[in-house]
Amino acid sequence: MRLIKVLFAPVALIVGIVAFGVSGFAVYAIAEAPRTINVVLKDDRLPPGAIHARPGDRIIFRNSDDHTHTANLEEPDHRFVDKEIEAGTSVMFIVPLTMPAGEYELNCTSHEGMKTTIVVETE
Ligand SMILES: [Cu+2]
Repeated sequence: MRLIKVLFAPVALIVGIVAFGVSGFAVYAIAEAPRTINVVLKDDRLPPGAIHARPGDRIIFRNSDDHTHTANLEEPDHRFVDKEIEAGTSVMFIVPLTMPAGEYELNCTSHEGMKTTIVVETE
């Protein structure tokens, strides 16, 4: 019986370390809170350079022009196709948790050349 206790103690310690390690990882994963990325549409242009985002991030498109733009992004479930952004207003696109990593073109269907790339990163 004493031998079992002696053997059990190190096993319990190892189990405890593994459990702590796993929970520590979980806390780290949760700590990666969704970010808010602000994108301003101005003078019929989108900001230069790609927009880098992770699933769960919020991308807020603000129309600072005096006329309507659209945000057209054929994400997997087509919820954000040709979304109107009235002058002086904003729309929010939440990158779906299921959106595969990759590059997606976002454009305004009203103004040719008004486009950018959303790079979805899952790591
Ligand atoms: Cu436009």
